[in-house]
Formats: sequence, C-alpha cells, structure tokens
Amino acid sequence: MKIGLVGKPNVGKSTFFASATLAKVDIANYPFCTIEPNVGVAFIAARLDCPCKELRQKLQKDGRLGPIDQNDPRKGSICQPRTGSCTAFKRLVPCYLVDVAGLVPGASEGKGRGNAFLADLSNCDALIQVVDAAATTDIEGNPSSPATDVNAAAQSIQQEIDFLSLELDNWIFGLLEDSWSRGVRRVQSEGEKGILNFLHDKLSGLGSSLTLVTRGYEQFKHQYDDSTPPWDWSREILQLLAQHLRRELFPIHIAANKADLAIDGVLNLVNANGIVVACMADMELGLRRASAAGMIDYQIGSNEFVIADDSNLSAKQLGALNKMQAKLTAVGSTGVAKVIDEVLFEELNHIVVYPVQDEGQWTDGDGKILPDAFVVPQGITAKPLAYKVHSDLGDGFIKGVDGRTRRAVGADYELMNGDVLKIHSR
Ligand SMILES: Nc1nc2c(ncn2[C@@H]2O[C@H](COP(=O)(O)OP(=O)(O)OP(=O)(O)O)[C@@H](O)[C@H]2O)c(=O)[nH]1
Ligand SMILES: [Mg+2]
Repeated sequence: MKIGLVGKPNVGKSTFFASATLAKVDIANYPFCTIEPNVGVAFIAARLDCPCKELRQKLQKDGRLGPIDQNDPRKGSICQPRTGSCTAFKRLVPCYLVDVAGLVPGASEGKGRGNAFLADLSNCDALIQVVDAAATTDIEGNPSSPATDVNAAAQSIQQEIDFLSLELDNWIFGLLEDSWSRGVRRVQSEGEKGILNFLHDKLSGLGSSLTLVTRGYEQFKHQYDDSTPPWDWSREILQLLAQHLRRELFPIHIAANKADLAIDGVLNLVNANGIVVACMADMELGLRRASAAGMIDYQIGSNEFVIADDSNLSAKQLGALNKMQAKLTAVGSTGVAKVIDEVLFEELNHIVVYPVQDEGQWTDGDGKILPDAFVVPQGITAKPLAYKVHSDLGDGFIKGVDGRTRRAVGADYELMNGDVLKIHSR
C-alpha cells in the first residue's frame, strides 16, 4: 500500500511526511525545498483491536496469564509484531508514503520538475493532495499574506485542488495522445478488449492494472456514448478518457493543511472529488517528536496529550504546549493519521488480517504471537493472501483454517477484517 503526497510547493508535504513517518527530511518556507522524493513508512492503527486482546482474555480465563499490570508499558498487548507495534491492543500497521517535489501549473508540459516528478508517483494506490488551507502561499508556493476573507481563502484552495487534478489528467492524456490513432487501429480487430489492453500497456509503467483501466474506461463510456471509431476520437474526447483513467489510477484526497491558521468554515466552501480533512502537520510533527523524547504522552490521532511529570519543561515550552492543546481541541485532531486512515480503510477499502502458522496458539514457527498484520484489499480470498505471505504458500495452497472457529476454509474463502488465518500448503 503506497500513498503519494502531492501538491503545489511549500504547503507542508514534507512536514506531513515527516510527522507521519518520523523520518528526517528537509522542511523550509520556500518553494521546491524537496527535489528527490522521500519514501517512508507511516504506521496507522488498525480499526479493530488486535486479536491479541482475545488471546489474552483466553489465557487469563485459563489461568495462564494474570490481569493487566498497572505499569505494563504495552497496556496489555501480548503480540510480537515483526513490523509496527501494538499498545493497548491498538495494532499499528504500515503504509508507505512518498513525498515528492512540489507541482506547479504546466508541470505536465515539463515546467518545474515536470514529468520526472510525475514518474515518482507511479505505483501509488492513491494520492493525498496537501493544500494550504490558510492561503499563506501563491500558486507557485511563494509566501504571501494570508487570506483574510473566507471566500478569497476558499477560492485559493479551490484553485489548488483544480489545477492539480488537471495537471495529472493532462499527464495521462500526454501518454495516450502520442500513439493513440496508430495504436488503437492496430488492435481494432479485437474490439473493446483490444483498446483495454492497449490502455493497460500504455499506463502499466504507472502501476495500472487491467481492472483499474477497465473501470476507468467504463466510467468514460458512461459519459461518452458515441459511435465514432476510437482512432477518430478528438482531443477533447481523449481528454475525457484520460480524466476517467486518472481518477481510477490516482484518486486524490485532500489534506487541508495549516488548519491552525485557516479561517473557520473555509473548508465548507470547497469542492473536491475525494475526502477533505483539516490538518495541522506542523503540530503533529511537534507532538510526535515531543512524545518520542518522552516529554509528553500522545497517542497518534488523539485530540489530547498529557505532559510527563518529569519532563522539566521551561515556562515557554509549557506555554507552547498549552496553545497546541487549545488548537487540538478546537480542530479535533491534527488530521494526519485521520486522513491516512480514511483513505486506507474507507476510500481504498482495505482490511487487516493476521496470518499465523499455529491456529491454536496464533503464533509463527518460532512461537512469536501474531507477528504479521497484512493490509489487504477487502474481498481478498485465502489463496491470493497465501501468495502475499510467501509464493511457496500460494503455489502449494491446500486449505486455510480460521483461527477463531478452527473451521477449514477453501481457496475462495473471502477474508474478513481482523481474521486470523492458518494456511496449509504442500
Ligand atoms: N502554520 C503551519 N505551517 C506549516 C504546517 N505544516 C507545514 N508548515 C510550514 O510550511 C512550510 C513548508 O513546509 P514543507 O513541509 O517544506 O512544504 P513542502 O510542501 O514539502 O514544500 P516543497 O518541498 O518546497 O514543495 C514550512 O515553513 C513549514 O513549517 C502547519 O500545519 N501549519
Ligand atoms: Mg517538501
């Protein structure tokens, strides 16, 4: 699972990236601070409690484990994650993020970092566009005086949203336009299937799949129903096709950043195709760093934090933290984890499943409890999941066993969120 962070320069993409991954990256108040893409892993809480909660309850009931200790730093969790972590049964699962260079109008024609930048987005399952909700920068990312009236601010945000999708649509259009009439004529004997294969071929470098291409093409056909043969389609029609393909390949959701400086209600005045979440990436970065340094206790996604007793903070630091707390209460959360969570689990419909080797103990071969949590698309069946664990497991797949019911399931068994599954293979 990979999400690209896009947007015009100087909106806070790298700040968002750093706050979600705690990676060290360059952040500065000028455009094109980032040139080469940063790739990192954000850890996001699975929506359901980790199955180690049930396991713990069972072990306690059997008298094999005592009640949760007051001072337990993991607050009861007993799993042993290979990646991520789990505290108080909140299992953190990985999601790759890519922070790329800022995009300016005309990028699809080579302006700014142009197409090199666009290639950095290949294989992203979705994009989060970071926009400047406080309108403190112009369209090229140069600092400007923040908007003081709500309509002007909304207009500025809308302009950002509109130009970015247009640039990406144009990019796809550019890839199609080159060889369209020749390419499509070549496959004309194959009919619609030929066109789909041609499209898939053209876009596979971006990480497209035949399923996504087909979906985009169907949406396009829904809107454009004309008998003109494809090799005679005009520029406008190809642009419409490019737009629908882009929406499937790179759905865009909005992180309305710098919400700490934004005018109340401004987000109600903007239109976007995907979700819009108010964000304060800068604050998230501050809180995550303070938490890592032991100054505060802050759970990702929370609307509050607790200052540690022994934090030895100066009056100035305390003042800054109190101000942050007031903003955090007003906005609800910094929005960083929220937008990733919603894109991953709602918009992209992913679930978290736990493959194990021992269906009774919920362990792997080394006795590690629930070591793996896989983020997979909803609807995935047992055999493709086996392939995700290991190609040998997929090749030799015999059956699965549900860790809760202990019932055997076949290759076509559709996994549910939170499933614990043992896979038998030859
Ligand atoms: N007020 C406020 N400022 C922020 C927030 N997030 C980031 N900034 C500031 O915005 C400026 C730009 O941040 P970056 O993260 O470098 O922006 P970017 O989008 O990666 O910029 P480029 O790499 O140049 O495209 C920095 O001065 C940040 O401190 C926020 O939530 N609130
Ligand atoms: Mg940057």
